[in-house]
Amino acid sequence: MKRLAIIGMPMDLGQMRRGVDMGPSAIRYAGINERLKNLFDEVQDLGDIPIGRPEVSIDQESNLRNLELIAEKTAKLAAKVDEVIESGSFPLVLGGDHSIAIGTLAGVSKHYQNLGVIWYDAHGDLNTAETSPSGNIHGMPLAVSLGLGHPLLTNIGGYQPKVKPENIVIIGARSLDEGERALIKEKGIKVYTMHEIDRLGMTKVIEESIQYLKHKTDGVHLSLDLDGLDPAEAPGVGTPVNGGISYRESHLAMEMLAEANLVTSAEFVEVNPILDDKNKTASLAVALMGSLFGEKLL
Ligand code: 6HN
Ligand code: MN
Ligand code: MN
Ligand code: MN
Repeated sequence: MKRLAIIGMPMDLGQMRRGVDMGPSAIRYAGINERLKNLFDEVQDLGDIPIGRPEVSIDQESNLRNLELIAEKTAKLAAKVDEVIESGSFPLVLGGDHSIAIGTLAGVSKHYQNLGVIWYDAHGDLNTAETSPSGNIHGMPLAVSLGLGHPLLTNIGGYQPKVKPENIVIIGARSLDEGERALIKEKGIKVYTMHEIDRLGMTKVIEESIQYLKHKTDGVHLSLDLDGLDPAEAPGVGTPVNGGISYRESHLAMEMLAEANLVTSAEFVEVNPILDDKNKTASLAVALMGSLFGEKLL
């Protein structure tokens, strides 16, 4: 039995542009159920993790925006993701800004000894309070998952780290802050920037990524930030960076991952329908999910 469970995480507290909290609705409106229902024996939409309309605030001593709220809400997401995996379904989380990955990874990684992570993103999301230029927690989830950052975030689920640096592959990077670059070098994290994608081509990048992760991991989480794609094709994102991965390259990447049968959980984040062009970005997300879950053209 192949079962998929969809979890919406309508949280925008990790950054400052409103609208990304409507991401899960936009993705559902773009036809996620229709698209995926024939690719599984059962597709279950579990609805959204309740976020409400909390007062936003900056933590005085750490300078982190909405620290406590994000810790509280991502812990709820972690528990739900854990429950879904326990029940034998594949968890697919819809964001929300990328800070939600703190919760997704906290729920996923307790089920694996060596979880692999593919971080498809224009950014590294490897900042800490000390290196962050913005104080926005959506720029920090990968660092948090490595056990670096505020203990309220790194300790979600009661253990850390969630991921080892040698089990991470970042694909699509083209906007890395100084502290992030230093951390990548220090930890030896594998990164395919746009330079490598241009030079090697996406086929080689994904082949290498699969080889890199296949033997040393017992599960792989795909964290796909829509701003990894070029803003011409994915305009509905809060932190667009020009010169991104194309629509076709992204489909190819998803198809190759489907063939390799490697990915065991996934999230699609940063879809902001207010900044979008007729739900183009949410529709793209749904199309990529189709490829990731094995849709064939013929
Ligand atoms: N994202 N590196 C910048 C920061 O504020 O830390 C941008 C982060 C963007 C995060 O897109 O998920
Ligand atoms: Mn469990
Ligand atoms: Mn991101
Ligand atoms: Mn990003």
